[in-house]
Amino acid sequence: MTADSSIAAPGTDYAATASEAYRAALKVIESVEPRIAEATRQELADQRDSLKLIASENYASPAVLLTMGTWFSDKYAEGTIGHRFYAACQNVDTVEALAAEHARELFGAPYAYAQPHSGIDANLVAFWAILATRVEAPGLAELGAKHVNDLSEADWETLRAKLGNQRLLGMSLDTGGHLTHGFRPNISGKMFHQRSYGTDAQTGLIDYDAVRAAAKEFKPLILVAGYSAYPRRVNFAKMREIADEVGATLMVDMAHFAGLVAGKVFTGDEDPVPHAHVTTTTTHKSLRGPRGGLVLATEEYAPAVDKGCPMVLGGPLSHVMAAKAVALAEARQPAFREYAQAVADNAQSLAEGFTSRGARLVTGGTDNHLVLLDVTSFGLTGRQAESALLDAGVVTNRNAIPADPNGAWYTSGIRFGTPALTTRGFGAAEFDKVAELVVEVLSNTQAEGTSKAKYATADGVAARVHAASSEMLAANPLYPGLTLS
Ligand code: DSN
Repeated sequence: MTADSSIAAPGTDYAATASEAYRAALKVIESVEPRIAEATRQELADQRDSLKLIASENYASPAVLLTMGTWFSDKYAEGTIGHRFYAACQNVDTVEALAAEHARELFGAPYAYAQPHSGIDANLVAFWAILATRVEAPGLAELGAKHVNDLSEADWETLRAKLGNQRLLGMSLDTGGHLTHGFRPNISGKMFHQRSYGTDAQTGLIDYDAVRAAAKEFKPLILVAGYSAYPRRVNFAKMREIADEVGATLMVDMAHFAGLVAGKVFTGDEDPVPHAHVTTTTTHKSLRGPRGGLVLATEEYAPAVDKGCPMVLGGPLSHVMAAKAVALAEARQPAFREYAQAVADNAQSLAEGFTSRGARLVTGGTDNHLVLLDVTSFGLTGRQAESALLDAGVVTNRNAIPADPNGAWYTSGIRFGTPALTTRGFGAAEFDKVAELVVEVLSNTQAEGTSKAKYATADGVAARVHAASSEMLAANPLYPGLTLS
């Protein structure tokens, strides 16, 4: 596969134009704070010469990146489209409406909200919207009030007690859920009575009967599906059935796999949007847009989601919403489907590359964009493995595995994702080679004594692996043709 055309070169002078734009921008930055210009150049150089395997990262197109550097950054626009708390928001309205339109069309959603600044913000908006729709609105009716201004202090006490005593059931952090899915130290684990479902101890897969049993016993207001580190697909039709059986709202966090949904790799029961009441995502992971969040909702939840700002969020980042619109327009192109399929195919190749070399993967493999390697068989913690790989120019992140003996800080796993290097043009052969290089580093690294952080890698291994990866990276350049000098 060659470098993906949607970020590389729609026209022959595209790279030259982007180069010109970045050279000019760096010159302007340099005149004020040269060290920032230097760090910006260095970041591109570093990203160009490292194997970016962090499952939640990608490379956005120059069009997306350039869209963020404009005067839209200077505009306040709290409120919603056509209904702002600030004057002169007509152009922000255009931008936000376009981002929402592209999102609705791309995902087939009745309603889209483009304001969240991140995935966590998107989840907070979703929680608020579900509470407002299911608890506050009926609560207000019970209290005989038409408007919050009519409530007495005693009424407020009653309402707060109701809002603060709702239940949330989500996937546990160590089996692949996100912090915001009810992890106890997180706000989601404190504002809700929480319970977690995990995965089957033998297979590592979600056991839907166990989720159903937990839901029936716990009776959550919100059932959260979706993950950050689960290497398999989820049957969202089944999740919706379970939610309906217990009267829960199904909220799906598709931050990690939104690109696979947009690219129609996940369809039918695996596409969350037709099944969930509320779907949240980030825009920068497999979706390959700017850093940010997005909420999709049914008509029932749309009015409350639409009040995300100012009820939950600060003023929208209009420059980022503009970049979301550009990225979503890119994701609607046929080339994005090829890209998404390649992301999934490449994850297969990476997983097979590991298992064929004797490494143990959580669930034994993958059928999405990520692979979770259990590094205990190398005698290492995740922290040691992550550091040893980084020494060799392989950028990953350590991650807990189910029932992790080393906890959430040191961990026992390394999470790998294929979205970024697939954008650069890596295919099956390159990902097999990546697995070979990773295994070479880890099998030549040893823990130092009983330390969970210190390690030593045999002499020459990091340099050899870095040289081999540099060769592959040079053959699949990041932003081909883009030069800063
Ligand atoms: N930080 C994101 C990830 O790496 O999965 C989730 O918040």
